[in-house]
Amino acid sequence: MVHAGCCIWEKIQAVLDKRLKELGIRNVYFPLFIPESLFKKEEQHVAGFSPEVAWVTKAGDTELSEKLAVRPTSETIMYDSYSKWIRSWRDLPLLYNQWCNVVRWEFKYPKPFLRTREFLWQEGHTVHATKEEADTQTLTILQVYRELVEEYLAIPVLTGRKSEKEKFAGALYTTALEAYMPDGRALQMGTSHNLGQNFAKAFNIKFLGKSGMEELAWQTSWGVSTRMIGAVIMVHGDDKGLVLPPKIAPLQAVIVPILFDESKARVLDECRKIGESLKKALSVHVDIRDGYTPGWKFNQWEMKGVPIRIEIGPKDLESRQAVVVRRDTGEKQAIKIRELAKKIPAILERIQENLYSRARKSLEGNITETKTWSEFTNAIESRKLVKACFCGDAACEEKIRESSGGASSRVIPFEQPKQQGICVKCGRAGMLAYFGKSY
Ligand code: 87F
Repeated sequence: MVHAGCCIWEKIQAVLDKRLKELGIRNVYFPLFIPESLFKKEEQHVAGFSPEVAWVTKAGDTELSEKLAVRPTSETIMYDSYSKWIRSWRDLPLLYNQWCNVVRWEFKYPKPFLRTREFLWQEGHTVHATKEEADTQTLTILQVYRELVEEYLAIPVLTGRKSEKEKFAGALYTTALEAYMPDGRALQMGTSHNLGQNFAKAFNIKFLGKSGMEELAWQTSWGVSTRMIGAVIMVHGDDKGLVLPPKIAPLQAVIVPILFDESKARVLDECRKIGESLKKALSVHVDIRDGYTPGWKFNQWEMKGVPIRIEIGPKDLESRQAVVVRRDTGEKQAIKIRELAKKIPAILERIQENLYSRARKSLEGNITETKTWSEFTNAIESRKLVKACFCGDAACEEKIRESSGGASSRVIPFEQPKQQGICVKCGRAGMLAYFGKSY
């Protein structure tokens, strides 16, 4: 990941880390290498994932006595410790989060940010005394993720529960956020699981309840990753390159001086001063590079997605103004230099809102409600997100996938119509769900 990607990730981390801390969730760090013995304790739940686990078997020429998994997710190693740390109801809830890298040995063709063998994420792992507390935790995190993605990344999402086929096998239920990409695919932006007591059984996480009886703990786990950066690139980008939402852009504005020999010193001096005065309110860069024309610089900053460009030449100085150009719309306006510090933040807000509402229109405009199977397959073919009634059965969902060219259920909204409909595939009673092709 190059500098811009790292910058965006740092911003995402800052926002989310603060929110998690407000919720009483504390950061921890567990080892990257996970002994095989721990892995085996939950074989059932990760069975489908085993081909993706990378193993360390040797150090130099020495065979290890026990092979070590390179962390693909940290349930096993964390819950082994949890079983030792938790003794009574006084130790609960236990609320930990970890920022780290993970490795999954993907076999499909890699796609930057979306499918890479190593990526960065946060994984939260909490333990509770009751199912209700775990329910609340699961949904609170889903809401925190929604706010992060909608308010900062300017990407609208659909939320809900995953079907039996799509949920994490180790979970009681899985909730997720799904966004619509301009190529017609749905992208999962984050997931939050209520793990029930499944892992507590496998790892023996028990506590002495208030009543004096020993009880099995309830758990949640949840994560978002650098994949979100891929969504930002796809959802907002255009033919000129990146278009970054101001709230997560590494640079919010760039000043490009228009230089001529006779006025060069004056213009540069003024640009630097304006840059300094704007620095208090936003992150701004003055592009004083020699050897590049203004037009070349305009293109480069457009490609990098900087939300606002400020052009200042000798004529502008005479009239004490600057030309301000929006990256999202290309719109140009002349603004008095003394008003820049006040007006630029307002324009940044409008850009943020415009990106969100454009993406919202794209999401809403690409949802098709279907009642019949032929409508369903047509809509999938036309790269829509399909709202349809579905029985929820895993075998039926497999048939839907096979006979629709790869559609799967993305989420089942929490809010359901009062009257149940009938499954678009098998005709049994069903609930409303969104289907689409996914990444
Ligand atoms: C790959 C290899 C081994 C996903 C894997 O969703 C195990 C796994 O358990 C695995 N890929 N998963 C599921 C991850 C569940 C859960 N973990 C914490 C999350 C969010 C963060």
